[in-house]
Amino acid sequence: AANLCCGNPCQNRGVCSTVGFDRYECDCTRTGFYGDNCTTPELWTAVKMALKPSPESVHHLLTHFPGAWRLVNGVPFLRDAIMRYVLMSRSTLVPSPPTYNARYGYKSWESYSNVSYFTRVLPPVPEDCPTPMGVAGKAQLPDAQELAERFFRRRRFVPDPQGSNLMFAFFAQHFTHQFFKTDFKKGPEFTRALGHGVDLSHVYGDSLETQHQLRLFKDGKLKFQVIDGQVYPPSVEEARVAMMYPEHVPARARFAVGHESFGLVPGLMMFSTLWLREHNRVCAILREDHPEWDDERLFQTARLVLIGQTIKIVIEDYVQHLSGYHFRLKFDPELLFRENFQYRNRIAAEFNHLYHWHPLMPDAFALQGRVVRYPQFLFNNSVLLEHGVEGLVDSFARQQAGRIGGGKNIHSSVLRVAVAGIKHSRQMRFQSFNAYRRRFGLKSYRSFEDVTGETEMAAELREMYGDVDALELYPGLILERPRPGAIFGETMVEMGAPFSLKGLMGNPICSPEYWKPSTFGGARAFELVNTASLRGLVCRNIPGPCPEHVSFRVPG
Ligand code: MNH
Repeated sequence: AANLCCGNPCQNRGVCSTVGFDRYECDCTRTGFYGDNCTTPELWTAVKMALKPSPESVHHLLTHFPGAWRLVNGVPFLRDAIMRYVLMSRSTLVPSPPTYNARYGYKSWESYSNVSYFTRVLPPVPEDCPTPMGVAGKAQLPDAQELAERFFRRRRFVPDPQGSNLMFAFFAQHFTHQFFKTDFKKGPEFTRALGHGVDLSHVYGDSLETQHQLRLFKDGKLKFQVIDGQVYPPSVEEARVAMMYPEHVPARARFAVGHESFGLVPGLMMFSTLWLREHNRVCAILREDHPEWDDERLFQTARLVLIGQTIKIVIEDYVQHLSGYHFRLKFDPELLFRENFQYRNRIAAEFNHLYHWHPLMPDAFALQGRVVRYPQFLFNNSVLLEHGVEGLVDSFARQQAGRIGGGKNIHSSVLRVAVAGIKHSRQMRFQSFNAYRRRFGLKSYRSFEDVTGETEMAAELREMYGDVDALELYPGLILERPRPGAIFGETMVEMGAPFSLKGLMGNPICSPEYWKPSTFGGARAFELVNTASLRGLVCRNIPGPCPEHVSFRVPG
């Protein structure tokens, strides 16, 4: 007989266990529901359900009525209360401490303690199920390459209606790669980013050895080189870290930074250069206030300052833009000091999977009046040297990124990444799109038309998957009908936001013992954290006047 948990009988986050070979049990403890399959709400649950607005209504409210929001944003008590609600309602969807991984679909000490795994919010589909998605669908999933060709390959560039630009795209890639670092040598379920969060390992390296190679060991600073009067990362000869460069790359363009593959895209190296300059700038400021400190203390403290600045920029510039909310988001750890919130984080495989935002990438790159195609752009740091950070910022800020949702918008140069992602998700036995929807408090889609909001792709999907309950997570996220005027659909937001906010606020610097001026070197440095912005990061670290337009959205 098949494993009776294959069909996900337990609802409302109840835990399914097999009992013997022909029985199963749902553990409904603390779900607010009872009954064999945790389907009957307790009285209090029923009341809350009746009062709770749908994600669609909340989203509508937050993205409309700008006049009313201007008022709310101006009342500190209201702004704090709403921000606290946003943080708590999102982060309670992420188990903390973490639970499963690709190997363990039940709680185990190994799964909890072995941080070389990505964690999992939903356990893997058991091995002994009738179909790859449990019980729904066909015995075989559609060919991943064919899915990519039919539904993901770009026909004609679809711009993001929210106006995201390439500053946004490269910031997304740069920021997330500090914690999405699959250890492909071991398999897609393993990570090399053992800090599991915003540790700035992409600036400082993911090992002490790398960090020491990158450090100058003077005044806390990082090694650098000066080219055409500007500061850039050191070459791999000056900082002996393992960087991934193809053979044809000349020595002078082999920069050494904290992440071994950041030579891949000049947009990544541009942000690495900005953070390198910022680190050394912060060190100089700290040294003014603390001439008594040694190199080590200056370095360590600057790192904490940069972590704080990163979180500030991510919440107040990056997520603010991405959300499309008129409500003004706030980075203020004190909002959570009276809440039941765990200051820890573990990166989930599902979070990595959903962040494969390759549709953002354009057809080619428009750099100060010339068009650079992929082969000339990739692994070409001389693009950065030719334009300078300021030239790239100016160009990237003006070029619109692609829409992530809606399908048929991934450039051929990165299409294979989507294929690989789907294959990895199968290896890791991800549950279905609908299973993830339910896990994050959303209703299952009843049909493929329901998912895509159209009929053409829906018909093809039905033919390929057989059953909407067998639709896989990534195709679901990408092909789901985007919200009107938005970069993607409901599920990307409802799944992504909890992981994102938990990872940002779960950082130790946000905890009561850390979140105080002394941690960051005093009031002046604390202010660097509390006033950080994308514009500040750029304009304090480039020569000449601040470019008119430094933003995550195209001008106009
Ligand atoms: Mn991208 C992984 C290429 C832009 C997010 N990306 C990969 C991989 C390649 C790659 C190759 C490894 C694939 C594999 O073996 O599974 N990515 C690119 C290129 C560009 C790019 C050439 C731009 C040009 N990537 C982006 C952008 C994002 C992004 C923009 C937005 C956030 N990429 C990811 C994520 C991964 C990934 C997330 C997974 C990383 C990991 O698990 O190690």
